[in-house]
Amino acid sequence: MILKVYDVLVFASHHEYISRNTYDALETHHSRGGHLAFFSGNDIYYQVRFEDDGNTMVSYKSYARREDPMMDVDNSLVSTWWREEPVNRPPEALQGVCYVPYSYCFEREHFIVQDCDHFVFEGTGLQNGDSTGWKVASSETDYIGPNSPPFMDILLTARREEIRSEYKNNDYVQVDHVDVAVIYYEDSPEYGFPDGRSGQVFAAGTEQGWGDAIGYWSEDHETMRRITCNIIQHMVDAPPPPADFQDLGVLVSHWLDECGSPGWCEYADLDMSGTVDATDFAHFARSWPGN
Ligand SMILES: [Ca+2]
Repeated sequence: MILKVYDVLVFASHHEYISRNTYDALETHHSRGGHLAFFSGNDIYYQVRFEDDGNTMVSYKSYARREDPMMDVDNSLVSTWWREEPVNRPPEALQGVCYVPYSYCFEREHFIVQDCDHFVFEGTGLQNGDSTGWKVASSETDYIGPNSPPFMDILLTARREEIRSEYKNNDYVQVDHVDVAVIYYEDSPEYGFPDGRSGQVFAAGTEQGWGDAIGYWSEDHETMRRITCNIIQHMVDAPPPPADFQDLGVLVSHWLDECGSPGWCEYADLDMSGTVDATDFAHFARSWPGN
């Protein structure tokens, strides 16, 4: 519910550990036409829980299936990878891209422009095939996954083939190369999503690189700053649409229903309380045109 007051959420750094409530809130935000800008990579990777009145963050990571007591109690809260059993919520379905394992073993690489006519490159003079960023594809990087949205703009890519010297003799480097992608899409009919409300998503696909590339020490930081400004401004200029009669119909159809993660009664349970009731209606009324 707290996200409802914001139009644009910016992830400036690496958010690998996300709770179910946070993930649900991001999906709700996107569904209502809110925007998400990930200027990092390997976000939304492991589920975590908060216990001890919110003072302890719990994560079993890859040991969850063996050791997490939440297993078979509430599988939607098991603190394992978001994409894996028993949670089954691949992050690229929202973020567009997902973390590529072992990508941190590869040398940093420049990004190559793929879609120079896209609004994100406005004012930069970049052409397709140009490189940009100061070895912006670095450390943990993302690429398009099996559950990525079917319609996305691929803005920049990097093909990382050279393994960093400290990893060259390690057996666990199991891939020949890592293709990294920077993407943008809109949850709108124009992009192929008939029921979408135009929530925009940008994902930089690199854990540390984007932040480095806009620093004054970067070779083309002015270009990268212009791209960054273009993305944010485009989102700010398109606030989420107000509530309409279709939303009202959804709310009424779920009136007093019990709701839960992840759908929360088609997002009609606006405060994620577990029931669609008068509190949700009050929140809804504030989103009505003129209020
Ligand atoms: Ca509620």
